[in-house]
Amino acid sequence: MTATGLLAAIADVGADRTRGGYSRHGFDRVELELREWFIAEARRRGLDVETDRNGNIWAWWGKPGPDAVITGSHLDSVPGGGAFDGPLGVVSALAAVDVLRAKGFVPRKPLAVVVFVEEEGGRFGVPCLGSRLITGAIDPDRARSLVDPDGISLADAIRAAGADPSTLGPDEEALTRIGCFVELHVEQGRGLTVPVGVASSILAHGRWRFTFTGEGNHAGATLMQDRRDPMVPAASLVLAARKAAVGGARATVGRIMPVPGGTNVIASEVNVWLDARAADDATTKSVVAEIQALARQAAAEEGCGVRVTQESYGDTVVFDEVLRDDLSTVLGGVPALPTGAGHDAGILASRVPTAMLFVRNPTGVSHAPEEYAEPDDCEAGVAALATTLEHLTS
Ligand code: HGY
Ligand code: MN
Ligand code: MN
Ligand code: MN
Repeated sequence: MTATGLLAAIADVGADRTRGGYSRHGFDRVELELREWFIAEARRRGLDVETDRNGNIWAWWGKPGPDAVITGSHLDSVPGGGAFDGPLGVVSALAAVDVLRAKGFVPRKPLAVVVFVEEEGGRFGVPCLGSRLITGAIDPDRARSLVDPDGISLADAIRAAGADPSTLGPDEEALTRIGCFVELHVEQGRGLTVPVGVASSILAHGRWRFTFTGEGNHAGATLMQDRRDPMVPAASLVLAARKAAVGGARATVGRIMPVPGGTNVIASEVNVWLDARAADDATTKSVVAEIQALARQAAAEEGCGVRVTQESYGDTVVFDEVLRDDLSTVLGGVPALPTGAGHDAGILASRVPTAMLFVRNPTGVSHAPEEYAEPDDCEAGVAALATTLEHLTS
């Protein structure tokens, strides 16, 4: 089956029709339905499916074993996200297995398609949760205590999904089986002029939560000079992010949550999430330091308090150059390019040889319903992934 056909099947399961895009998050109803869809598709291909201690799904072609070649991606999305970010890597892996099976290829190494949980952090706030848990990049107790906007903890969401949260934690057995990991992903940005490329690096990036505290009061009865309105420094943070992100750095506030959030109420507290990224660790941290200083000054001027929590962080990832160049050569000299988006591949790269294939995105738009890749480019991606997997498991 083609990637396009499988994406259409996923769209029947995963689209959030109320928003036109996709909103499926870790262990929520839609992601669980997509996981069941994937398991059925994998089993239809005779792959042996197992779910690891952190909820990641592994579909094996051949017995699990050392020096395995792993491919796959994620099925969750950001709120109102697109249809390709994550699913394209998963369906292309299934379609690549179809291509290899159709030509009678039999891998001489174990091969698995993996689906990582909660890559976007769209529900519990920490991106790449499944791959961070496997590699020990997040403490399991901290993970269990993460809560979604409705106050549901990850532990409760896992229990509600019929699994056991007490098993969360580093998984050396899973890691030592991996000989290398190759993730195919829709391009996010406009770097490719050919259908397929390979990744060279991932920007350093992190998420910081700013909690501004003031004095809740009546929007009409409170004189302006008597206010301590946390929405004022929150607004300054949005503008400070734009001001500080220079020289290729990127900083975004995509989420603000005032408490209690009434139109005629001066908020008592405002939570603001900052996403900041840059080509290197030092630049990212200096951009965030500048934003923090501006936010603290704005809070003080309004008589408000501010607390800053770093919720996630990852230094620049430079992918294994030998593997990158080997795949680029095998694929006929496709270009290598950096990505501004984070990926499970970026987390696994700290432990195993890792590469990424990108499929051209004509507008570069991602994390929005308009995210797109041409069907021909999707099929070129499948062919490239099949060639890659054949090369690596021969
Ligand atoms: O946020 C990111 O960079 C990725 O899409 N999870
Ligand atoms: Mn994404
Ligand atoms: Mn992704
Ligand atoms: Mn009233």
